[in-house]
This record gives sequence, C-alpha cells and structure tokens, in this order.
Amino acid sequence: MSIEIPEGLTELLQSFTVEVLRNQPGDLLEFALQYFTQLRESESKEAALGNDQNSANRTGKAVNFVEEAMQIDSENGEDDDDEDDEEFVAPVINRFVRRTSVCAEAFNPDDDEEEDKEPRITHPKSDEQRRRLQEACKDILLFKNLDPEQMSQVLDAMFEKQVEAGEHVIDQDDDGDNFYVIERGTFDIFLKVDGAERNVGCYDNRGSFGELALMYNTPRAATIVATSPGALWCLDRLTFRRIIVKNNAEKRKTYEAFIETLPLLTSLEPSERMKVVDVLSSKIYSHGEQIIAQGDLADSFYIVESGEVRITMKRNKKDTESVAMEIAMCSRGQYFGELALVTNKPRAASAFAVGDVKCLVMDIQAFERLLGPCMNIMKRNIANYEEQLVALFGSSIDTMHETA
Ligand code: 1OR
Ligand code: 1OR
Repeated sequence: MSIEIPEGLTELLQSFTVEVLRNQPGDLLEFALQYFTQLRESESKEAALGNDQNSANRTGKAVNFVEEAMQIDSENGEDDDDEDDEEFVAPVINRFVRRTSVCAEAFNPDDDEEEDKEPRITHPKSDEQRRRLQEACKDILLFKNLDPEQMSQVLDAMFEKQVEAGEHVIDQDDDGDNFYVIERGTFDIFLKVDGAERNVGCYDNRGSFGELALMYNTPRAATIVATSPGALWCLDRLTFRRIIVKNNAEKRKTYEAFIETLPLLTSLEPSERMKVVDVLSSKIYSHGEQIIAQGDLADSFYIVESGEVRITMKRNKKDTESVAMEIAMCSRGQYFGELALVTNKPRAASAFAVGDVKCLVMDIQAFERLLGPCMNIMKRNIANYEEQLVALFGSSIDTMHETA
C-alpha cells in the first residue's frame, strides 16, 4: 500500500522546524499553535485581498519569519516617479507571521513588468551560514544605505557558491544574473581591449562585483576569473533590482543637488555624475574617529558631506601620533583619500573626524571606473601636495610613502 504525501506537507514541516530551531521556544506546543494560527490568518487575509498568486505558490515553498513588522512603507518609498500603482499587500505582520519565499513584488525601478510580477526569494540558512554572510557583507558599500528590513531581505535572498581556481564567475558581454559578494578567494578582472583581454585589477578576499549589468541592464562589463578556490555569496538579479536599484533611486534624489556642486566632478556628464551617486555610500564618524591611517593600504575614496576632516602627517615610522602635523582640513564638498588610489601606494597621511562627520565613500574599482575624467583636477592637486611636502619636510611624496 502506498501512502500519498499531501502536497506542501514537507515544506510546511521544514519551515516550521527551521523557525523552531531559530527561535528556540520554551513551550513548543504554544509556539506551534501561534505559528499555525498566524499562518492561517495571514493566508486568509491575503486570500481576502485577492492575492491568489501568493497562496497558490505558498504550500510548496519554505517559509521564513521576521522579528519585526515589515516596513512596507519604506519598501514602497516616496519614489512616485519610478513606481507602479499596483497595490502591494503586506504578507508579514509580526514575528510569528511568515514571510513566504514567494510573494508579490512591491517595487519595480524601471517599470519593468517582468520584474514587477516576480516572487520574493528566500534561501534558508543555518546560523553559521548567516554569520559568515553577515561578516562578508558588513563592508559592502552598496548595502550601507539599506534600512534593516531591506538588508534582511537581501540576506535572506543570498545564496552560497563555491568556486575553483580558474573558474569564470562572470564573462564580459554575457547577461547579468547575480551580484556577488566575496567571502574568500582572489579574483582577476579582465577587460577586452581591441580584442585582447587585459588584466585591469583584482579582488583579494574582500569586496563585491557584478553590480553594473544589474543596475543598468547592460551586458557584463568585464570578465571575473577566480585565481584561487573561493566562496561567494550571490544575490539574484530580481532581488538586487527590487531593493538596491530602488534604494539608488532614493539616493539620487538625496544627493543630486550636492553632487552637482562638486568642483571635482565638473568634467563628468550629468549621467556619469548619477552613476557616481549610485556607487557612493554615506558613512558617519564621530569626533576624533580615524577615517584613514597613514601607511595603510587603500581601498576607498572620500567626499566630505558634512563636518570637517583633519589631515595629519608624520615624518616617518618612528614618529608618534602626538607629533603628527596637521597638513590640511577638508570641509563639505572637498575630497580626500585619492592619492593612494592614484599612486597605488599606501596612505600618505591620516584623516580624523572633527566633530560629527558624514562622508560619501566610493570603492577603488568604482573610483577607477568612473573618475578617469576627473584625473586632471586630482593630479593638479597632487602636484600641490608635492610642492608643500618639499617645502615642509624637504622630501617628495614618494619618499614619504616609503617611510610611512
Ligand atoms: P558587471 O555586472 O558589468 C562585471 O560584471 C563586473 O566587473 C562589473 O559589473 C564590476 O562589478 C566589475 N570596469 C567594469 N567593471 C569592472 C571593473 C572595471 N572593475 C571591476 N568590475 N574597471 C574599469 C576599467 C576602465 C576596472 C577598475 C579596476
Ligand atoms: P591618501 O590616499 O594618501 C591621505 O590618504 C589623504 O590625505 C591623501 O590621500 C590626500 O587626499 C589627503 N599630502 C598628502 N596627502 C594629503 C595632503 C598633503 N593634504 C591632504 N591630503 N599635503 C598637504 C597639502 C596642502 C602635502 C603634505 C605636506
């Protein structure tokens, strides 16, 4: 005699088990009661609101819980221009109400019908996986401006991928599927120039790539090849567009006027300036906090959004911080941290927040990709540094780098 397993039973029990393991409830029976009651209530609500697509898909999919109410408002944002008018139904209300792996799409940045209809994606993870994922994502600039709910959705959607040395993670000109965050491993960046592939950079156990094709609906702009065995966290295109591109639309509104005023960026086309905004993230520092340390390896470039930044320099390694000299102050609209990126040397000076400071930060790949046209202005300023350095210390920037 064969016993038929009802459709959805396995997933239902699996999801319940995951939530039990995650929440570790004292009273299992009480937890189960709440879980299934809430599940039923949320299904009834959605059915009443006509969200059939959801309930139809639901039985076959894993479920997932959130600790707080979902920020539907923030998800829809105030971004009237980009949004469709379809009503979005909140699928999750409190910690016992599930977030399904498949539910209505809320946001469509480019009025792309296809994206609007797509389900929300969740890849269940163990606590250990989630911890590793959070660690890998903590410095990813594109994630810095997300609110906690958006970040949680991003983390839910990400999945792991192991790579072998020599594996092509991305091939130039392909369509974009995922955005990648590096957990470990080294990767080379190749660009086709006149038919030949040129190595233009690399990633060393940190950072992310694969955002461009997803942000701008363009073919992949470069080839990325693993040069060691590695581990990546992948974010699918639809989730990336729904959350990151949406967030960028808001960022553009916030920073458009400020970016227009920056003398450094005057040689960029307006569309290029907006691309700069897309890759910038805002970081806050409190009084006295160190933003850059002289002698460190560099991977970011900074523009002061508010407050002041003190630049200090010490003559050589033996100097203590107390004898570091103040060499410059940067205020709103000014930039710093370009020198090490341009010269490919360690940081020539340190930078400290004076009062509360907000900086816009850009990573080195974006800097190289987007700020080429601004290089003349930067090089002129670097020539100024050298003059001042010789006047002050009687040595050149290169000498300073070597002694740092
Ligand atoms: P994607 O979706 O186009 C390839 O897929 C990825 O390589 C791309 O997103 C970036 O994340 C990453 N130019 C273009 N893409 C680059 C570059 C780059 N560096 C990394 N990517 N460079 C500009 C060369 C003029 C190299 C800068 C170091
Ligand atoms: P970075 O990447 O080397 C430290 O990190 C940053 O301090 C540096 O880029 C510049 O953006 C910034 N000499 C060297 N770096 C300077 C200077 C400077 N001023 C600001 N920075 N001089 C001061 C010139 C007024 C010359 C030294 C005496």
